[in-house]
Amino acid sequence: MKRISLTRFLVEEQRLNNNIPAELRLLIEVVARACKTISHAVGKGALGEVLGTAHSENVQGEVQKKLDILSNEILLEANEWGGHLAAMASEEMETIHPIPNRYPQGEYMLLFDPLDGSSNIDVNVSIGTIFSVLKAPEGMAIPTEQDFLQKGSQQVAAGYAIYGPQTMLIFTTGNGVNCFTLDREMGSWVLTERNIQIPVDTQEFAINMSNVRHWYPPVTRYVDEMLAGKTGPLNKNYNMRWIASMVADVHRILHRGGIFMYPADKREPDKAGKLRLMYEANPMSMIVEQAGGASTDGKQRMLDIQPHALHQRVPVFLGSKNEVELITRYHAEHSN
Ligand code: P6P
Repeated sequence: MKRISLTRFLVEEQRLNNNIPAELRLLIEVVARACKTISHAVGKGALGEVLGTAHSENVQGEVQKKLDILSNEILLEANEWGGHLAAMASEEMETIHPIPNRYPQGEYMLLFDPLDGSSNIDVNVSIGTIFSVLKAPEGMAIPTEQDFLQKGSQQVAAGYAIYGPQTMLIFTTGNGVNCFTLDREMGSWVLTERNIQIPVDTQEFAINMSNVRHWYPPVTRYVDEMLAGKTGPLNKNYNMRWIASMVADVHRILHRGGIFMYPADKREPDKAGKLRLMYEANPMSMIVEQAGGASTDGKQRMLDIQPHALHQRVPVFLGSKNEVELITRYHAEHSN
Protein backbone atom coordinates (compact mmCIF):
# COMPACT_ATOMS: atom_id res chain seq x y z
CA MET A 1 0.00 0.00 0.00
CA LYS A 2 1.46 3.41 -1.02
CA ARG A 3 2.54 5.27 2.09
CA ILE A 4 0.71 8.58 2.37
CA SER A 5 2.31 10.88 4.96
CA LEU A 6 0.30 13.31 7.07
CA THR A 7 1.77 16.26 5.15
CA ARG A 8 0.86 14.77 1.75
CA PHE A 9 -2.65 13.92 3.01
CA LEU A 10 -3.23 17.48 4.22
CA VAL A 11 -1.91 19.02 0.98
CA GLU A 12 -4.11 16.73 -1.13
CA GLU A 13 -7.15 17.35 1.12
CA GLN A 14 -6.65 21.09 0.68
CA ARG A 15 -6.45 20.61 -3.11
CA LEU A 16 -9.64 18.45 -3.06
CA ASN A 17 -11.86 20.18 -0.52
CA ASN A 18 -10.25 23.55 0.06
CA ASN A 19 -11.02 23.32 3.78
CA ILE A 20 -7.52 23.16 5.23
CA PRO A 21 -5.91 26.59 4.80
CA ALA A 22 -2.14 26.72 5.35
CA GLU A 23 -2.46 27.87 8.99
CA LEU A 24 -4.86 25.03 9.84
CA ARG A 25 -2.54 22.58 8.10
CA LEU A 26 0.35 23.91 10.21
CA LEU A 27 -1.80 23.62 13.35
CA ILE A 28 -2.61 19.96 12.67
CA GLU A 29 1.01 19.12 11.87
CA VAL A 30 2.23 20.88 15.04
CA VAL A 31 -0.33 19.06 17.21
CA ALA A 32 0.60 15.76 15.52
CA ARG A 33 4.29 16.39 16.25
CA ALA A 34 3.46 17.20 19.89
CA CYS A 35 1.51 13.93 20.15
CA LYS A 36 4.60 12.08 18.91
CA THR A 37 6.56 13.64 21.79
CA ILE A 38 3.82 12.72 24.28
CA SER A 39 3.75 9.18 22.91
CA HIS A 40 7.49 8.91 23.46
CA ALA A 41 7.18 10.12 27.09
CA VAL A 42 4.18 7.85 27.79
CA GLY A 43 5.99 4.89 26.25
CA LYS A 44 8.95 5.23 28.60
CA GLY A 45 6.75 4.65 31.69
CA ALA A 46 8.81 4.08 34.80
CA LEU A 47 12.04 4.31 32.79
CA GLY A 48 11.28 7.96 32.14
CA GLU A 49 10.51 8.72 35.78
CA VAL A 50 7.21 10.24 34.62
CA LEU A 51 4.76 7.93 36.38
CA GLY A 52 2.93 8.76 39.56
CA THR A 53 1.28 11.91 40.82
CA ALA A 54 2.62 15.42 40.69
CA HIS A 55 1.19 16.12 44.17
CA SER A 56 -1.00 18.89 42.76
CA GLU A 57 -4.62 19.27 41.68
CA ASN A 58 -6.05 20.73 38.47
CA VAL A 59 -9.02 23.02 38.16
CA GLN A 60 -11.20 19.93 38.14
CA GLY A 61 -10.03 19.05 41.63
CA GLU A 62 -8.41 15.95 40.14
CA VAL A 63 -4.95 14.87 41.30
CA GLN A 64 -2.57 15.63 38.43
CA LYS A 65 -0.23 12.95 37.18
CA LYS A 66 3.27 13.99 36.16
CA LEU A 67 2.41 12.99 32.60
CA ASP A 68 -0.74 15.19 32.65
CA ILE A 69 1.43 18.24 33.34
CA LEU A 70 4.20 17.18 30.95
CA SER A 71 1.71 16.57 28.13
CA ASN A 72 0.10 19.95 28.75
CA GLU A 73 3.49 21.70 28.59
CA ILE A 74 4.44 19.83 25.40
CA LEU A 75 1.28 21.05 23.66
CA LEU A 76 1.67 24.64 24.90
CA GLU A 77 5.32 24.93 23.85
CA ALA A 78 4.73 23.27 20.46
CA ASN A 79 1.91 25.66 19.56
CA GLU A 80 3.06 29.04 20.89
CA TRP A 81 5.53 30.15 18.19
CA GLY A 82 3.79 29.14 14.95
CA GLY A 83 1.59 32.19 14.46
CA HIS A 84 -1.46 29.97 13.82
CA LEU A 85 -3.15 30.41 17.21
CA ALA A 86 -4.73 33.26 19.16
CA ALA A 87 -5.05 31.26 22.37
CA MET A 88 -5.27 27.79 23.90
CA ALA A 89 -7.40 26.18 26.61
CA SER A 90 -6.78 22.92 28.45
CA GLU A 91 -8.40 20.64 31.00
CA GLU A 92 -5.23 21.16 33.05
CA MET A 93 -5.45 24.98 33.17
CA GLU A 94 -8.12 27.05 34.93
CA THR A 95 -7.93 29.99 32.54
CA ILE A 96 -7.17 30.36 28.84
CA HIS A 97 -3.56 30.63 27.65
CA PRO A 98 -3.06 33.59 25.27
CA ILE A 99 -0.14 33.46 22.83
CA PRO A 100 2.86 35.33 24.37
CA ASN A 101 3.40 38.82 22.94
CA ARG A 102 6.77 37.82 21.42
CA TYR A 103 4.92 35.64 18.90
CA PRO A 104 2.37 36.62 16.19
CA GLN A 105 -1.29 35.89 16.98
CA GLY A 106 -3.18 33.66 14.54
CA GLU A 107 -6.82 33.01 13.68
CA TYR A 108 -7.40 29.67 15.42
CA MET A 109 -8.03 28.63 19.02
CA LEU A 110 -6.93 25.21 20.25
CA LEU A 111 -8.56 23.33 23.13
CA PHE A 112 -7.27 20.05 24.48
CA ASP A 113 -7.34 17.39 27.13
CA PRO A 114 -3.62 16.70 27.00
CA LEU A 115 -3.79 13.24 28.49
CA ASP A 116 -7.26 11.77 28.88
CA GLY A 117 -7.73 8.65 30.95
CA SER A 118 -4.82 9.49 33.21
CA SER A 119 -6.09 7.08 35.90
CA ASN A 120 -4.88 4.41 33.46
CA ILE A 121 -1.35 5.77 33.06
CA ASP A 122 0.16 3.92 36.02
CA VAL A 123 -1.45 0.61 35.04
CA ASN A 124 -0.31 0.64 31.41
CA VAL A 125 -3.76 0.95 29.82
CA SER A 126 -4.31 3.00 26.61
CA ILE A 127 -4.69 6.76 27.11
CA GLY A 128 -4.90 9.65 24.70
CA THR A 129 -4.82 13.33 23.76
CA ILE A 130 -8.06 14.97 22.59
CA PHE A 131 -8.07 18.28 20.67
CA SER A 132 -10.61 20.69 19.23
CA VAL A 133 -10.06 23.66 16.89
CA LEU A 134 -12.24 26.78 16.75
CA LYS A 135 -11.81 29.98 14.77
CA ALA A 136 -11.17 33.14 16.73
CA PRO A 137 -14.14 35.54 16.43
CA GLU A 138 -13.75 38.20 13.71
CA GLY A 139 -12.02 41.29 15.02
CA MET A 140 -10.99 39.68 18.30
CA ALA A 141 -8.00 41.56 19.74
CA ILE A 142 -7.40 40.13 23.21
CA PRO A 143 -8.77 36.55 23.56
CA THR A 144 -11.06 35.91 26.49
CA GLU A 145 -12.79 32.78 27.81
CA GLN A 146 -16.00 34.06 26.23
CA ASP A 147 -14.41 33.74 22.75
CA PHE A 148 -14.04 30.00 23.33
CA LEU A 149 -17.71 29.47 24.22
CA GLN A 150 -18.79 28.39 20.73
CA LYS A 151 -21.07 25.46 19.87
CA GLY A 152 -19.39 22.22 18.84
CA SER A 153 -20.84 22.72 15.35
CA GLN A 154 -18.41 25.65 14.99
CA GLN A 155 -15.34 23.38 15.25
CA VAL A 156 -13.16 23.49 12.12
CA ALA A 157 -11.23 20.38 13.17
CA ALA A 158 -11.23 17.78 15.94
CA GLY A 159 -9.09 14.78 16.71
CA TYR A 160 -7.34 12.54 19.16
CA ALA A 161 -4.14 10.59 19.53
CA ILE A 162 -4.35 7.18 21.21
CA TYR A 163 -1.26 5.81 22.96
CA GLY A 164 -1.91 2.07 22.90
CA PRO A 165 -0.24 -0.95 21.30
CA GLN A 166 0.02 1.37 18.30
CA THR A 167 0.14 5.13 18.55
CA MET A 168 -2.53 6.50 16.22
CA LEU A 169 -3.80 9.93 15.23
CA ILE A 170 -7.47 10.24 14.21
CA PHE A 171 -8.94 13.56 13.06
CA THR A 172 -11.49 15.29 10.89
CA THR A 173 -11.66 18.73 9.26
CA GLY A 174 -15.29 18.20 8.26
CA ASN A 175 -14.81 15.82 5.32
CA GLY A 176 -14.77 12.43 7.02
CA VAL A 177 -12.49 10.81 9.60
CA ASN A 178 -9.02 9.53 8.70
CA CYS A 179 -6.56 7.51 10.78
CA PHE A 180 -2.77 7.67 10.86
CA THR A 181 -0.42 5.19 12.52
CA LEU A 182 2.93 6.34 13.94
CA ASP A 183 5.90 4.67 12.23
CA ARG A 184 8.25 4.82 15.20
CA GLU A 185 11.40 3.98 13.21
CA MET A 186 10.78 6.83 10.76
CA GLY A 187 9.06 9.08 13.33
CA SER A 188 6.30 9.76 10.79
CA TRP A 189 2.51 9.51 10.71
CA VAL A 190 1.28 7.19 7.91
CA LEU A 191 -2.31 7.12 6.61
CA THR A 192 -3.72 3.68 7.48
CA GLU A 193 -7.52 4.14 7.32
CA ARG A 194 -9.56 6.51 5.13
CA ASN A 195 -13.06 7.81 5.85
CA ILE A 196 -13.86 5.45 8.71
CA GLN A 197 -17.58 4.65 9.19
CA ILE A 198 -19.31 3.55 12.43
CA PRO A 199 -21.83 0.68 11.97
CA VAL A 200 -25.31 2.15 12.60
CA ASP A 201 -26.29 -0.80 14.81
CA THR A 202 -24.28 -2.50 17.48
CA GLN A 203 -24.23 -5.22 20.10
CA GLU A 204 -21.78 -3.59 22.47
CA PHE A 205 -22.27 -0.88 25.10
CA ALA A 206 -19.83 1.05 27.26
CA ILE A 207 -20.80 2.45 30.66
CA ASN A 208 -19.43 2.33 34.20
CA MET A 209 -21.86 -0.21 35.69
CA SER A 210 -20.76 0.53 39.28
CA ASN A 211 -22.97 3.64 39.13
CA VAL A 212 -26.17 1.73 38.31
CA ARG A 213 -27.90 2.65 41.58
CA HIS A 214 -27.43 6.36 40.77
CA TRP A 215 -28.82 6.35 37.23
CA TYR A 216 -32.01 8.08 36.11
CA PRO A 217 -34.82 5.92 34.61
CA PRO A 218 -34.02 6.31 30.86
CA VAL A 219 -30.51 4.88 31.33
CA THR A 220 -31.69 2.15 33.70
CA ARG A 221 -34.40 1.13 31.21
CA TYR A 222 -31.99 1.06 28.26
CA VAL A 223 -29.25 -0.90 30.05
CA ASP A 224 -31.78 -3.35 31.50
CA GLU A 225 -33.14 -3.99 27.99
CA MET A 226 -29.64 -4.62 26.65
CA LEU A 227 -28.88 -6.96 29.57
CA ALA A 228 -32.11 -8.84 28.79
CA GLY A 229 -30.57 -9.68 25.42
CA LYS A 230 -32.59 -11.93 23.11
CA THR A 231 -35.19 -12.45 25.85
CA GLY A 232 -35.91 -8.71 25.96
CA PRO A 233 -37.48 -6.05 23.70
CA LEU A 234 -34.22 -5.33 21.83
CA ASN A 235 -34.13 -8.99 20.78
CA LYS A 236 -30.34 -9.25 20.56
CA ASN A 237 -27.55 -10.13 22.97
CA TYR A 238 -25.14 -7.34 23.93
CA ASN A 239 -21.53 -7.36 25.06
CA MET A 240 -20.06 -4.73 27.40
CA ARG A 241 -16.72 -2.91 27.46
CA TRP A 242 -15.55 -0.11 29.79
CA ILE A 243 -11.88 0.86 29.45
CA ALA A 244 -12.37 4.03 31.55
CA SER A 245 -10.37 5.89 28.92
CA MET A 246 -12.73 7.81 26.64
CA VAL A 247 -10.21 7.86 23.79
CA ALA A 248 -9.86 4.07 23.86
CA ASP A 249 -13.63 3.47 24.14
CA VAL A 250 -14.37 5.89 21.28
CA HIS A 251 -11.59 4.38 19.14
CA ARG A 252 -13.15 0.93 19.56
CA ILE A 253 -16.61 2.29 18.68
CA LEU A 254 -15.27 3.99 15.54
CA HIS A 255 -13.99 0.58 14.39
CA ARG A 256 -16.73 -1.88 15.43
CA GLY A 257 -19.69 0.19 16.53
CA GLY A 258 -21.12 0.56 20.01
CA ILE A 259 -22.57 3.14 22.31
CA PHE A 260 -20.55 5.07 24.89
CA MET A 261 -22.48 6.50 27.85
CA TYR A 262 -21.41 8.77 30.68
CA PRO A 263 -24.83 9.86 32.00
CA ALA A 264 -25.72 12.41 34.63
CA ASP A 265 -26.69 10.67 37.83
CA LYS A 266 -28.47 11.39 41.11
CA ARG A 267 -25.24 12.21 42.92
CA GLU A 268 -24.82 15.59 41.19
CA PRO A 269 -27.23 18.45 41.70
CA ASP A 270 -26.34 19.98 38.31
CA LYS A 271 -27.06 16.72 36.46
CA ALA A 272 -24.09 17.30 34.15
CA GLY A 273 -22.21 14.00 34.46
CA LYS A 274 -18.40 13.84 34.53
CA LEU A 275 -17.11 14.59 31.02
CA ARG A 276 -16.19 18.04 29.72
CA LEU A 277 -18.09 19.61 26.82
CA MET A 278 -15.43 21.79 25.22
CA TYR A 279 -12.43 19.45 24.98
CA GLU A 280 -13.87 15.95 25.39
CA ALA A 281 -17.53 15.70 24.28
CA ASN A 282 -17.43 18.23 21.42
CA PRO A 283 -14.33 16.98 19.59
CA MET A 284 -15.38 13.34 20.02
CA SER A 285 -18.90 14.23 18.82
CA MET A 286 -17.58 15.89 15.66
CA ILE A 287 -15.50 12.80 14.94
CA VAL A 288 -18.40 10.42 15.63
CA GLU A 289 -20.85 12.39 13.45
CA GLN A 290 -18.29 12.64 10.64
CA ALA A 291 -18.00 8.83 10.84
CA GLY A 292 -21.78 8.39 10.45
CA GLY A 293 -22.60 8.10 14.15
CA ALA A 294 -24.55 10.35 16.53
CA SER A 295 -23.94 12.13 19.84
CA THR A 296 -26.34 13.75 22.30
CA ASP A 297 -26.48 14.80 25.93
CA GLY A 298 -29.63 12.66 26.16
CA LYS A 299 -31.87 15.50 25.07
CA GLN A 300 -30.19 17.44 22.25
CA ARG A 301 -27.46 17.03 19.64
CA MET A 302 -24.16 17.55 21.43
CA LEU A 303 -22.81 19.90 18.75
CA ASP A 304 -25.83 22.21 19.15
CA ILE A 305 -25.23 22.90 22.85
CA GLN A 306 -24.41 26.55 23.58
CA PRO A 307 -21.54 26.46 26.12
CA HIS A 308 -21.72 28.71 29.19
CA ALA A 309 -18.38 27.89 30.83
CA LEU A 310 -15.00 26.63 29.62
CA HIS A 311 -14.90 23.61 31.93
CA GLN A 312 -18.59 22.76 31.97
CA ARG A 313 -19.54 19.12 32.20
CA VAL A 314 -22.15 17.35 30.06
CA PRO A 315 -23.85 13.94 29.95
CA VAL A 316 -22.57 11.96 26.92
CA PHE A 317 -24.31 9.35 24.74
CA LEU A 318 -22.39 8.74 21.51
CA GLY A 319 -21.74 6.04 18.91
CA SER A 320 -23.88 3.93 16.57
CA LYS A 321 -26.66 6.12 15.24
CA ASN A 322 -29.60 3.81 15.93
CA GLU A 323 -28.55 3.14 19.53
CA VAL A 324 -28.06 6.85 20.31
CA GLU A 325 -31.48 7.60 18.82
CA LEU A 326 -33.04 4.93 21.06
CA ILE A 327 -31.57 6.22 24.35
CA THR A 328 -32.46 9.77 23.31
CA ARG A 329 -36.06 8.63 22.68
CA TYR A 330 -36.15 7.04 26.15
CA HIS A 331 -35.07 10.37 27.67
CA ALA A 332 -37.91 12.11 25.83
CA GLU A 333 -40.47 9.52 26.94
CA HIS A 334 -39.38 9.80 30.57
CA SER A 335 -39.29 13.57 30.64
CA ASN A 336 -43.05 13.90 29.92
P1 P6P B 1 -14.88 6.53 35.57
C1 P6P B 1 -10.95 9.40 32.40
O1 P6P B 1 -10.70 9.86 33.71
C2 P6P B 1 -12.29 9.96 31.96
O2 P6P B 1 -12.26 11.34 31.97
C3 P6P B 1 -12.67 9.41 30.59
O3 P6P B 1 -11.57 9.22 29.77
C4 P6P B 1 -13.36 8.09 30.93
O4 P6P B 1 -14.32 7.72 29.96
C5 P6P B 1 -14.03 8.41 32.27
O5 P6P B 1 -13.32 9.50 32.85
C6 P6P B 1 -13.97 7.23 33.21
O6 P6P B 1 -14.70 7.59 34.37
O7 P6P B 1 -15.89 7.19 36.47
O8 P6P B 1 -15.38 5.25 34.96
O9 P6P B 1 -13.51 6.36 36.19
